[in-house]
Amino acid sequence: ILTKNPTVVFVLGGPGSGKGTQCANLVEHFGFTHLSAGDLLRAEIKSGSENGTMIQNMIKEGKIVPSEVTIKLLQRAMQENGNDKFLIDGFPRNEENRAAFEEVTGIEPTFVLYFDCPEEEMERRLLSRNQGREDDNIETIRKRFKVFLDSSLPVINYYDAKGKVRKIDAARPVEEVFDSVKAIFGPKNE
Ligand code: UP5
Ligand code: MG
Repeated sequence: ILTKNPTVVFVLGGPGSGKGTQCANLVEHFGFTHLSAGDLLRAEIKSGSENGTMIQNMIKEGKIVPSEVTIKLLQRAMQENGNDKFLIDGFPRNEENRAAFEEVTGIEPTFVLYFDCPEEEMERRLLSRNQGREDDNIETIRKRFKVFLDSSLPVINYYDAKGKVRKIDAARPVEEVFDSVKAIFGPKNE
């Protein structure tokens, strides 16, 4: 458990909605530390950890890795970092992730940034990304979309009911999306 609770913003949205891209912008302009749960899991595979093969198989199938694994990585990353403002990108992805994170860390997000984007556009982006991600093939992409609809959207609805969701139309050019993002984080903080 962290001694002092940091400010946390969850950055959610479907596969390819632009979470990573916009987080990179936010880091530059607002001094947040960006923690992508997917990036942490991919680093865990590369490091040859005992969970590596399991994580790799889950990602290949678009499935959600057990929350204790992801939460441990997020906690460690927060503890190793001096910052007290974090963007947690791509987590929580289901109700169990959400409840377990809150229970284990005692952290509630200040708000949730939700990048709303049609599947056709997300599919186009993922198929043209070309960064060698093992889950950027049409079979896995379709599975990722289904998991997002079935498991991740309910988390967004949960926070929406608490008035915590800031929804952004993510189907626009990167700069236009970032203008909307900036308006939420507040020009005074820039
Ligand atoms: N792009 C971005 N914005 C654009 C724009 N406005 N206009 C045109 N193009 C735009 O963007 C994707 C591509 O689109 C890039 O080429 C970009 O240049 C372009 P990016 O910013 O990377 O989008 P992002 O939403 O981050 O897409 P990503 O593929 O990373 O989202 P996923 O949620 O699918 O991936 P993530 O890495 O979070 O998770 C991968 C897998 O890990 C999951 O499927 C799951 O198996 C596992 N996982 C867990 O099990 N638990 C977790 O907690 C997290 C992940
Ligand atoms: Mg990403």
